[in-house]
Amino acid sequence: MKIDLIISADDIKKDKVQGKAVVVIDMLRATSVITTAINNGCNSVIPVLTIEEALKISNEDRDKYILGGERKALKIEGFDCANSPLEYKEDLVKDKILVMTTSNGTRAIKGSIGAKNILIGALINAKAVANKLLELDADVQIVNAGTYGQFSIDDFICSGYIIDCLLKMSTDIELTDIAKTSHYIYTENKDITSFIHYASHYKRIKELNLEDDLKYCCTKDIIDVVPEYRNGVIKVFDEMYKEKTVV
Ligand code: 3SL
Ligand code: MG
Repeated sequence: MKIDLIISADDIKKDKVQGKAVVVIDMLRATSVITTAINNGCNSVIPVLTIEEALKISNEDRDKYILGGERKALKIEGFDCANSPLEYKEDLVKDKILVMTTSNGTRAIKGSIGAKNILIGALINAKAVANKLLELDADVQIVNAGTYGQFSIDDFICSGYIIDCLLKMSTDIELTDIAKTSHYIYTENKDITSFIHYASHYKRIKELNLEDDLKYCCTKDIIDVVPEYRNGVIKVFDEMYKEKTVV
């Protein structure tokens, strides 16, 4: 299994994701939100690029949908929730469909269309993602959402941890130089909560007094589910869908 890494949503190239098992990572905070919501019984997540698209879908039936996401890390006017995973508790999300738009994470998911699989990864479900990748047994493209088109330390070190889990599970793994670098950064900085202080996005989250989000998003392996994006929707799919190409 070959593993490569793309550093931001703006750097995704079609031929790099085509036919691969992609893992989209936006640990601060979109993929942590999606994983948490699905784990708490949310029926599914529809990622969209614009606020207008999100409102259009949710206006079809306000009881069926929850609107979530952010712009500049803040709640969007008229939305139910912002982009804090701690908001997406069972009593709010159970059996609802979350329509979500964020600055980087949802762009990275949509940008990965054409991959064989698009898994949603974060630190909170890292080990489960590694297990799922082994099961899929395809070459892997890790897609870091990054921050506004820039490289982001948080997504990079999270990728390094997922690679570390894979290396512990299999000997048949070949890393590109950038994948090796992300693994090296992780092995030298296993205390992710401390290392993430260097990330520029950390400052923004701290400014907004969202330390609880940071603590939660930096916790490894507390969730076993691996949400997957297929045909416009993120959920945990049956195995029968495994071989289909994402459209
Ligand atoms: O960019 C995104 O998708 C968000 O996760 C960013 S934020 O952490 O909500 O600011
Ligand atoms: Mg991010």
